[in-house]
Amino acid sequence: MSIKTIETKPYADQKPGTSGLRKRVTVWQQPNYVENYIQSIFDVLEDRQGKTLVIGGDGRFYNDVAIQKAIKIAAANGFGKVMVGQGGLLSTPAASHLIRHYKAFGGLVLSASHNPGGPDGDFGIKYNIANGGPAPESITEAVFARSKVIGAYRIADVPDVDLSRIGTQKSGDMVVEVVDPVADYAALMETLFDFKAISSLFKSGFRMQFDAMHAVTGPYAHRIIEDILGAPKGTVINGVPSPDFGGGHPDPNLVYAKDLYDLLMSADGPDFGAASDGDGDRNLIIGKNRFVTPSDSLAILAANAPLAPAYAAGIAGIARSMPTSSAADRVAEKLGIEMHETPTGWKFFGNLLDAGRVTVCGEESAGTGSNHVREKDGVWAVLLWLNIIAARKQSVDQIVREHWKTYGRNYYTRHDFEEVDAAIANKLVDDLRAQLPGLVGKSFGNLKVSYADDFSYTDPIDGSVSPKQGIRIGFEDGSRIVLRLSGTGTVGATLRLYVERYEPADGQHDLETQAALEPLIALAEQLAGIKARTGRQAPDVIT
Ligand code: VG1
Ligand code: CO
Repeated sequence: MSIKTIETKPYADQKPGTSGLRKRVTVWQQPNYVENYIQSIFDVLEDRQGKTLVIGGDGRFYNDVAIQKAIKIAAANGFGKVMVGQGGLLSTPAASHLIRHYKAFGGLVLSASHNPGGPDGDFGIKYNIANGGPAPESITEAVFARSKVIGAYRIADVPDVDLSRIGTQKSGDMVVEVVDPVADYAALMETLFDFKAISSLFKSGFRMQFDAMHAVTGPYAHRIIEDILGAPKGTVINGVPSPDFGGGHPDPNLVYAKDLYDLLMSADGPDFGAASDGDGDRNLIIGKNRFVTPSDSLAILAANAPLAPAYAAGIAGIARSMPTSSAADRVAEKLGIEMHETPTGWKFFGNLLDAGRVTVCGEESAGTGSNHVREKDGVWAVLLWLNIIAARKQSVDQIVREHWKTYGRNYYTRHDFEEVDAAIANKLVDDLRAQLPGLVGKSFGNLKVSYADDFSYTDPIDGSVSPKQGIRIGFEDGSRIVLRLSGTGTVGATLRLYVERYEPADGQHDLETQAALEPLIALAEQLAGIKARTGRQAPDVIT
C-alpha cells in the first residue's frame, strides 16, 4: 500500500465543544481541514496499530466525502480494520453499540446532530472511545492541542471504498467491513424490551406516529417499529435519510416538530407520537393531548424502568445533566438509589455508567439513555415508553399525571437566544457570575436565594474537575434559574436560560408552563438582562 505523508498547516479553531467538533460545511471544505482533525485525533491515540475502528454518520451533506477520507487516513495510520455502516450511515447510539459489541478500539461519528445540514448547514466529527462513549475532556483537549501544531497527515493512496455493498473489502492493507447499520442495534433492542407486549399493543389498535425528520433513525424505526413490532406501514414518516434533512431542522422539539405536536393534540390524532434528531440520539415524546418534557420523561422512565425485562431487577442510580430539572432526583430519593448531577454533554455519564453507579441518564435537551450503550438513544427511549404503556395499559397522559401525583411536578422551560454576538454573550455571563456572591440569602418577592454558583463538577470516579459549567441560582422553594452558553452552536453564541419550579404532589399540576414560570423568567431578566443587552424581544426557541 502506498502511504503519502502530506504537509499541512494547522487551523486554530479545531476545538471540540459539547459533542465533538462542529462547524459550517464550508469550514470543513477548506483544504486539509478534515484531514488535520482526523490525524490530530489519531496522533493522540496510542496503541491503535492493528485495532478496529467503527465509522459512521448521520448521512448529512459531506458525510460521503469525509467518510472516504477517514477510511484512507485510518488505513495509513495502522488500523487493522474499519467497520462502517452501509451507505456511511450509523446512528450515534448504533455506533456506540458496534464499538462495544465488537470490542473496537473506538469510533468516529460524523454528525452535527440536531444542527441543520446541507451545503450551507453544519457538519461535525466526534471521537468515541472503547467503552462506546464520547471521548472525555482529557482526550478532546489533547486533540485540540495537537491540531494547533500539526505539520503533516498520512493518507493511503487507494481508491474509494464501495459503501453500498455489505461485506468485506480492502483499503490498502486495512480490512473494511461494510455492515447493515440496523441489524446489531435491532438485536440489542430485542434483548432489552418486551417485544411481545409491544406487538400486542399495536395489534390491539394502538396508533403511533414516529417522525424520523429525514434523518438517520428512518431505517431503524422502519425496521424495528414497523417490520419487527408490527406497527402498520405509515407509522414512520419522513423515514428516508436525506443530506439536507428534507430542508428541515432535525431537532425534535416543539418548534421543529410542530406538525407532530399538532397531530397529537387533534381530536382524531394517534395515541403516541415520537421523533428523533439528525443522528438518532435524541427523542421527543408526545402522548395524545400530552406533551412530555424531556426532564419529566427521564424521571418517568427511571421510575418505570423495571417494567422492561432489562431493568427488571431495578436500577442502580440515575444521572442528569445540571440544567435538567430535578424531577428525576425525587425518583432516586424515593427508590433510595444514587443520583448524580453532571455537566451538559453525554461524555460526563461514561464513568458513572462504566462503574455501575447509574443505569439511566438524561438531559433536558431530549436525550435519555441507559447502560446498554454509552450515548443517549432516541429509539431506545421510544421503545421503553412503548414497553411501559403496554405493561401499565394506560395512556401517556394518565402515566404522567400519576407520576406528578406521586412525586410532584417540576414546571420547566428552556429559552434559547441563538446567534447572539459572542462578545455581548460572554460579558453577560461574566457580569452575572460577578453578582453571584452577593445573591445568596437575598429575597426577590417570595423567592429567597439559597445558593448561587458557577457549576463545577468533580468526577467521582477519576477525580477530574470540570469548572465553569453554567450559572445556577437556586431558591429555597426548590425553584432554579440556570444560564449557560451552548457548546454546539457554530455561529456567534447561543445563550440558554433554564427555569424550573417545583409544585408538590398535592399542588397545582394544570398550570400553563410559561405562565407558571413567569415570575422566575422575569427575575432572570432582571438579574442577567438578556433581552436588554441583546436587543432581542423574545427567545428564538422555547422548549
Ligand atoms: C446541546 C444540549 C446537550 C447535548 C448536546 C449534544 O449542547 O444542550 O444537552 O448533550 O447538545 O446533543 P449545548 O452545549 O449546545 O447546550 V446532540 O443530540 O446535538 O449530539
Ligand atoms: Co444528536
